[in-house]
Amino acid sequence: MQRDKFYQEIENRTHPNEKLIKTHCSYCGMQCGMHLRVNTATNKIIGVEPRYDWPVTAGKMCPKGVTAYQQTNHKDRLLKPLIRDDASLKGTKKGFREASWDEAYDVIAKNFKQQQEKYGKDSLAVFSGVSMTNEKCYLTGKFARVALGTRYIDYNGRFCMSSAAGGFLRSFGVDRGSTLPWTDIHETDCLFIAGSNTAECHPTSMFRIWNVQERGGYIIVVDPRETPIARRADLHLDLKPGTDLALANGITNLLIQNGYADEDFIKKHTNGFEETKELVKEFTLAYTSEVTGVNQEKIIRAAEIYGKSPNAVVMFARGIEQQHKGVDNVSAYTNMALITGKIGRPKSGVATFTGQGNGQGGREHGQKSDLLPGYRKITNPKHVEEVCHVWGIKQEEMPGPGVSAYEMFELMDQKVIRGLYLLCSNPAVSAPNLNFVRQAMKKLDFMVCSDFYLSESAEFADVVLPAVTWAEDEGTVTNLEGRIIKINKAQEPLGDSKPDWQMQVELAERLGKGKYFSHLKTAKAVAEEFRLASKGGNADYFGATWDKIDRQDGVFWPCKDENDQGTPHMFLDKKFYHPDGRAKICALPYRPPAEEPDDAYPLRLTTGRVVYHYLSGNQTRRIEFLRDMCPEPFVEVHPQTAKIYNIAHEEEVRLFTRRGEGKFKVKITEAIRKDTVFVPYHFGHDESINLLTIAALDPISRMPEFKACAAQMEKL
Ligand SMILES: Nc1nc2c(c(=O)[nH]1)N[C@H]1C(S)=C(S)[C@@H](COP(=O)(O)OP(=O)(O)OC[C@H]3O[C@@H](n4cnc5c(=O)[nH]c(N)nc54)[C@H](O)[C@@H]3O)O[C@H]1N2
Ligand SMILES: Nc1nc2c(c(=O)[nH]1)N[C@H]1C(S)=C(S)[C@@H](COP(=O)(O)OP(=O)(O)OC[C@H]3O[C@@H](n4cnc5c(=O)[nH]c(N)nc54)[C@H](O)[C@@H]3O)O[C@H]1N2
Ligand code: SF4
Ligand SMILES: [Mo]
Repeated sequence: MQRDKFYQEIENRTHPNEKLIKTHCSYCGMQCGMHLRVNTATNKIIGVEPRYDWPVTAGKMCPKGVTAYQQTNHKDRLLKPLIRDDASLKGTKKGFREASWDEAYDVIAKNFKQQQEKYGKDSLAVFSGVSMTNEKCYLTGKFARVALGTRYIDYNGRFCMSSAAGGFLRSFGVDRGSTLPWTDIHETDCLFIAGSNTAECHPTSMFRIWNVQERGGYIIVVDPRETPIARRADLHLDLKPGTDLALANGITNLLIQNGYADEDFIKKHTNGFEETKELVKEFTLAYTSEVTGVNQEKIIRAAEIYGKSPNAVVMFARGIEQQHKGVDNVSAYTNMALITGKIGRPKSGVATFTGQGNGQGGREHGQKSDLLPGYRKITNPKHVEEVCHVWGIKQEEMPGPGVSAYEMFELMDQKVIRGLYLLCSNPAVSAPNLNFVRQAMKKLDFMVCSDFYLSESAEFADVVLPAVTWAEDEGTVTNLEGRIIKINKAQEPLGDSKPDWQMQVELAERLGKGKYFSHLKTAKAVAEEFRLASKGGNADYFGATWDKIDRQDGVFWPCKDENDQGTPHMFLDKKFYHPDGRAKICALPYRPPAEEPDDAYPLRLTTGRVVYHYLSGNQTRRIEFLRDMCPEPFVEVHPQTAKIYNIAHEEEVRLFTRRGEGKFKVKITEAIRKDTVFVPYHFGHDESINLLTIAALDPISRMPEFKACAAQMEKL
């Protein structure tokens, strides 16, 4: 343990005038363990120190994490509420003036009230995000239902985790992103990873992933691009975007044909096998290869490696989920684990790479249009009764289910929704089909935006509220394993900024709903009510007290009470959450992407991320190092395709679809299919690739198809 000693020494050698605050990174679902370094003379954050003793990430961090601390005292921080007096300047940065909290709250309360009196409660909508703690996510759901009384609330996880959630619910009856802890995955024999650019998007998973290979195990990667992980994988299945369902069915067919099905497990613990077996017969090698563009040998090997491996983990991310059949893709890949019985035991299982820092917790506690805390359904009278009891409202006061994130913009366009409270999301960059979405935001009578920087979406607002960064508040977050962890406060809020939960309590008071909110004076008080509200639900956090989280290095849900240590491994007892205790193997016919290439739009456009930026880029584009490393978007084009279009590396092209266009610098690379182009989406205004993407929604998850549409380009 030389190494541990080394790090321990570093930690003990804290500089004079400095203290270390134990916390986690602000960005992705890995939630790497870190310390924030705080100057004790100024009480300001001045740096980070990785936490080698955090069991999940063991001192690893990525370029975003090590610079995350620069957000808090950044010159672009919003320090006071802003009010726009001239509505004609909506859609620009101009026309705001600074105001006091009192004035901002007065303007908001007056507008909300007037609007709801005139057009009804549901004319107001809430759009939120999951960079917030569980406590903030919980309170946002309560604020929408109790303080505003609107049915319209949804959040950015609809563009992120909703297909994984839909697939897991259908297959297992419960949605926890990983059935096993990350501290298991390096000990498995095979990782089957579909649609995840792991090395750039969950970089601190990589030491575990390479370890599988180093121990003699296998890595199989399914991606239309040769990503860093695909390059070193044992097998790279370079499929056409949007064809995963065919590939999963084809592999499942081979697993069954070649005797890898675990008949005992199937009989005892699942439903749906016979139908699925019949359906996948259609996915012969020849047909699967033709639809997916993957050569037959590779498909055979993938089935053989996965089938033979004593333990295996099927993993996936947005590459398969952000499709208009994302839920089917999730269930189809999950079938592989259920049919071979490689689930419900250590070192085997199914996991999605949850995206945002609190992408897991934030989807469980009531920010989704149809959900209440603890994964309760707003359409289930018993569930509603349980939550009403905690909130102190009558059952008939609970609004019904609303609509999904993108559909809220459709209602804004139709003037059904006329007012918006947006927090912790930047849909003017990250929503699909942006020409439409930006137009819909412009049509709003009144919009409030809470953020700590003036985002592209804030440009549409009438009032902007200055929120705090993650380092200026405390609370819990649930990482990609389903482990509830604690975020600690390292600095007092800068300027007049406030945490969102506090804004909501104070606004509720202005709206005459103080009796449901005024007791929530601290983040801890919100946490206590939140744990109670989740109690008895599928995602039960009641036993996950802050003390226990600290003592145990996090607590995996469900955690029912004081004596429960939590649930690192799901389904160890082979009990799934469907009423009969069985998992569902799903028979899923193939559907092509919503928009297939044709003569006018012969290319497939897919979109995603680079290691240096985070989501809409509102946070990372302001950090000098990250901006220097990746200052602008680009379009990845295969050399042979570039030749056909007569374009050179770094030349600008006009890329366009049926919905929009943009100018992008060409990056010529052999690491992409000839029929596909890729653009990262972290950029605003004219540089947003979402001007081009399609809002084809999955029928179950209502996830837009960010990962496949038809495009064309021309040399400029
Ligand atoms: N650096 C960085 N890290 C992040 C984030 C970030 O913005 N930047 N965001 C976080 C969040 S919120 C999320 S959701 C995750 C996202 O994490 P990922 O899902 O890993 O990231 P993406 O780049 O969206 O897409 C992953 C891969 O899907 C591939 N792909 C595209 N189309 C298809 C397809 O049809 N089938 C298959 N099998 N693959 C396809 C792309 O080529 C890409 O390599 O990352 C998290 N981590
Ligand atoms: N084309 C394309 N589009 C995509 C995707 C894709 O792969 N391709 N991926 C989708 C995915 S997976 C996701 S997750 C979405 C994300 O899309 P967004 O929700 O737009 O993502 P962020 O950039 O994280 O936006 C969060 C905003 O809230 C602010 N913020 C952070 N923390 C807080 C807080 O505690 N309180 C408040 N009030 N504000 C805060 C940040 O400064 C930022 O402006 O984008 C989706 N859009
Ligand atoms: S991997 Fe994710 S959580 Fe870890 S440092 Fe990077 S962005 Fe932060
Ligand atoms: Mo995401």
